[in-house]
Amino acid sequence: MPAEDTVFWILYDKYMFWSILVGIFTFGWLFTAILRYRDGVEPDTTELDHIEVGAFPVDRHNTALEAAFYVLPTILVVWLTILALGSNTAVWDPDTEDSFEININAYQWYFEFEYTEPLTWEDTGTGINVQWGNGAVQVDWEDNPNVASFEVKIGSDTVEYEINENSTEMAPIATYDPGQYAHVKVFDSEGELLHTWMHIQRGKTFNTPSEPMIVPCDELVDATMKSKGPGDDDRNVGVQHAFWVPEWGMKEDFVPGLEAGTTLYFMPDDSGTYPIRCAEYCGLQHSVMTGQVQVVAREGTTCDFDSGVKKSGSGSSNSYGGGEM
Ligand SMILES: [Cu+2]
Repeated sequence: MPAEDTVFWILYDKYMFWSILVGIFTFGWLFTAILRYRDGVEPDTTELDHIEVGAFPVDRHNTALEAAFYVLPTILVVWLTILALGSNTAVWDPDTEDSFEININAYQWYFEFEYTEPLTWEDTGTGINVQWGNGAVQVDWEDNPNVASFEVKIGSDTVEYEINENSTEMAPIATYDPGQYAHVKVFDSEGELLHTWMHIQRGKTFNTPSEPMIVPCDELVDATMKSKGPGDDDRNVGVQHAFWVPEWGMKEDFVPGLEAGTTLYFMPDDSGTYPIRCAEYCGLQHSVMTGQVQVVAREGTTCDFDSGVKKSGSGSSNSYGGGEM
């Protein structure tokens, strides 16, 4: 069954609609004929005097009707073929003008996500807001009483702040540099992650299984996929792997030796965290080659999602609801 909302899902619906229509017509006609011309029942021959039970009506027939039996199904099949090819175009040749580009590299036995363009994102719907300004980061949490501490990371420096009763807290720390990785993570008293603000700089890499692939929602993701070997140069001479997100019905191979790599396009439209699997046997530890893709909202935006419940969370969360692509 294809994942909801994909071009294949829509195609499945269209094929199903026409199959049912043709099925009703065909079987309706079949059963009408079975009942009407069954043994022992003389058909009403006043209008069908040429019908002889068990014999093909060769003497008198309706040429236009017989031609229609061929022409109409042919038109239907040609049209369904064009629909199917259109879905291929949507998957393999989309308009990539405003796409989010990322590299996915496969090693034995993990995936590496390499950011070729920066991404700044923040959780929404948590009642917490992170703002940067004038050499300080400010965390507002008026709508969330559970906030107990937050952690600010810029580059390789991490600072932690305990929070008392104030509803806002200024952390006197230099404004983040867009060329460096930065995050602000807000926790409750149990150490549970409540809210994340993150800036991923160009050139940053995340590796599975401990780090997820983070992509923005409602944007076409244009992923270039290469198979890497140990101490790899540009020849991409790893082994075969396949990047698979089962809930999205999405899979693409890594092909060793293919210098330009392979390409995968997808547009996530719901926030959340979804499992990744390697779907091509790639050696002894193939079974542990897993990961997660996390769909987030760019800072200052929200994802279009139906339930109203934001599901993005820490990399270890298992909120796999509404797996749509
Ligand atoms: Cu693999």
